[in-house]
Amino acid sequence: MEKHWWQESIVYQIYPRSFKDSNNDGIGDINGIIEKIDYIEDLGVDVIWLCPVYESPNDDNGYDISDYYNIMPEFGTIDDWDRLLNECHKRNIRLIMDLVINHTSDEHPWFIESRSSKESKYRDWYIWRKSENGSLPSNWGSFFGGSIWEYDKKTEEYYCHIFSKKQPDLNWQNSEMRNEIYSMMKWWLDKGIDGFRLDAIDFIGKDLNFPDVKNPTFNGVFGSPSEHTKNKPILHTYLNEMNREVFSKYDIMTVGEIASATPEQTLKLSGFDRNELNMLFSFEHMTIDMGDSGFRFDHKDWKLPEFKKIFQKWHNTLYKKAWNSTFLGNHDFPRAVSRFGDDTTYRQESAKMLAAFLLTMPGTVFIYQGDELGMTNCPFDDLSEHRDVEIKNVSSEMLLKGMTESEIIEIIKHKNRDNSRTPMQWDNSTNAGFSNASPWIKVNPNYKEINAEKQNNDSNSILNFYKKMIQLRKMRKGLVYGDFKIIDIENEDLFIYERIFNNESTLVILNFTTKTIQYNIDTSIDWTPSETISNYAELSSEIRPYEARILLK
Ligand code: ISL
Ligand code: CA
Repeated sequence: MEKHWWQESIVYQIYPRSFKDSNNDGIGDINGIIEKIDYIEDLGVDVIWLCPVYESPNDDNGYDISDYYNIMPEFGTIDDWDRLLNECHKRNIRLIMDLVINHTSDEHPWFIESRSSKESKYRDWYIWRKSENGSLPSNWGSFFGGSIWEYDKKTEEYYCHIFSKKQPDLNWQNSEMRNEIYSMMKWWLDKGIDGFRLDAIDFIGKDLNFPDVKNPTFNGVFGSPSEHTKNKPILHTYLNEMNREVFSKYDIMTVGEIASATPEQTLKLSGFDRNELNMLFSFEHMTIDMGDSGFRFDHKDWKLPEFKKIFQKWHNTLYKKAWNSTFLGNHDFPRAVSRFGDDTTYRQESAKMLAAFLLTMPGTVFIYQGDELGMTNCPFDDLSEHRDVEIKNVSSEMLLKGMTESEIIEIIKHKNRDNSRTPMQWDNSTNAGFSNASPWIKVNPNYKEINAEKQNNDSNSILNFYKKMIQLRKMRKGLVYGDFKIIDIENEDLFIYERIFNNESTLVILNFTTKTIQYNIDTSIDWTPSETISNYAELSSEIRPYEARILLK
């Protein structure tokens, strides 16, 4: 099997706006990350994924880039960024940058030029369509509400935006544009970064005929029809070209966000014998609780066997042929402990259980900032406390339909993206030690109880359990490269699996419930462990609520 450093790496995702504010303007920044770099080193991770820090009007918190070669002033300067890279490399921590190239900001000079005239050299760098008999060019809905088409008076045409109207989509058919993007990528790589996370990258291959769909959803989110936007053959052509022109020239890691990829498509996207990406973020397990309406906030109950089968299917299809990532949250999802664990009575146990899960699974592991503390979803009391463009647009559509604020809050409370964007909880001082000024977004009121300082001083804390699990994964390559076999897959309470690798095998038993369970494990091999790790202090013959037990052999 192929082996690369990025398979063994453990990645820590930083959302800079909410990580640490160094100059007390209420907004996290690059110098704030440098202040906390020892904390990250101490955690034991190998790579930082830095969410976008480029110049941006911040319609979507940096996912709308107006200058790829500059740092947004709120976050600092390019010199600060250079220092950050240097501080990372000094500690043997690699740095990957988040790159948004499906779209730019509407304030990017290319778009300003493009919209100025049909004759502009940049016109074709974006996607412009005429209106036929007064109707929209197609009926696709945008992710953040409304149509994907925005009318532009000046030249009397519509431009396409899969996300907000301040995020116009680039036209990937245009080779001049593509070459300009590749040069920009090389510019960053030549500065010494270690790779890219490629935002919403499947959308660069969307069907530019924009065929009308049967049931357009205009109430926001998941409006654009995946059969026409996702994983079209042309995506491979572009990724292959990007690999040839850029990736192949460096020793880097690339992870593409391709939400709806199937395991079969992934064999192509990140196959060892393909020259596309190293791995992707696929969302099959992350959308397990999404209702069938297609509206992202609709909830559906799910059972553990479904969850387990997703992971088994992915592993079986990909093993030894392609690579993938493992994650339970990021800046677009609720807090992992609030979603897959129990954020009240068993917060400690369940957050540790999820740590045990993440760090014993196949695939490169990604930890989202604050999850190592068991940070929880945040109670937002009214809509004005929300900051996300998605919530702003979707809630105003709901208000227009006559819903009340409290009804809307009820619908969005579990899955809104602001849940995971509240400031990092460093200590029990004002604003959780994030900033002396009033933060750009609400601080979770539970920071006095949940914070890094408290957990650092407590050997039984979630933070220290994460550190232990990270060290375990580093010592046992079987957790990275081993086979993955679920035992008793229909069991609705326990997630049990073996990671088999040469003579270094691991058995993992995870209780996903609040029940205490009697269980005799029936396995093909003798599981007399050399060591047992648990999130409970004493061993027991029963499996306790949210218990994680890891048997090493
Ligand atoms: O396509 C999806 C589901 O099928 C979406 O989840 C999509 O992948 C996701 O919304 C893309 O997210 C990324 O790009 C957005 C940005 O708002 C997010 O923060 C970012 O992670 C637009 O740049
Ligand atoms: Ca700041």
